[in-house]
Amino acid sequence: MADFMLPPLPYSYNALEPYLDAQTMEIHYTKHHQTYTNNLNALVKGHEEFFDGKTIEEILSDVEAIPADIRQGVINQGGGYANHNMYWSVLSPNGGGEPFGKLAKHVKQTFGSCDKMKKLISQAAISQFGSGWGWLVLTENKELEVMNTLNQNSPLSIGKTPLLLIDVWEHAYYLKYQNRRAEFVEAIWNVINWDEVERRYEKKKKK
Ligand code: MN3
Repeated sequence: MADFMLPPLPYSYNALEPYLDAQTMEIHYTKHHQTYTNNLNALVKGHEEFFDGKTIEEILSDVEAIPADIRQGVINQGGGYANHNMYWSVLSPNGGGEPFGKLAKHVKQTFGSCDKMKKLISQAAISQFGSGWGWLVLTENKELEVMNTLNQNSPLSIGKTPLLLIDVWEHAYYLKYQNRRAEFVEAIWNVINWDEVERRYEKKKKK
């Protein structure tokens, strides 16, 4: 089968400044994301039949089906690969503001307001002990939910569909924000690509 490919970054390294600095973006994409991609491809070797024809999202949605000898490796490296693919897509130099359309209505029903939802996601991200992610997800019952995950664990593995994610591994912010994770999380709302979040929401709701 074809290798997993590092998708092109949809903007330049400095496009999200001043909120995310160019050096962090470049290292994050060309080193960290590339390494998850390479490590995942190394795990494919010898297990080509299992991976053949499956997307990484399909694989992470059914971790019990992953061959036992590479299962944790795929959760870690495949999770890192998939999470970063999605991360770049939900950030944009034209981002910020609030959701609109059907998602905006659902957010209001669930959380009371968009600001309240952002606050809950920020809290989930900031309070994640050690490395991980803060998320907005759709549950199996198509309800909106805020959560966090450790390491590169994906909500897909517990039956939830990711709509938005914030990387709180130190590599995502340390060069610019050092220990100030909360300041980084606050800043990232300025570059959230609500078009993409809304697209993911509509796609899942239709299923
Ligand atoms: Mn990262």
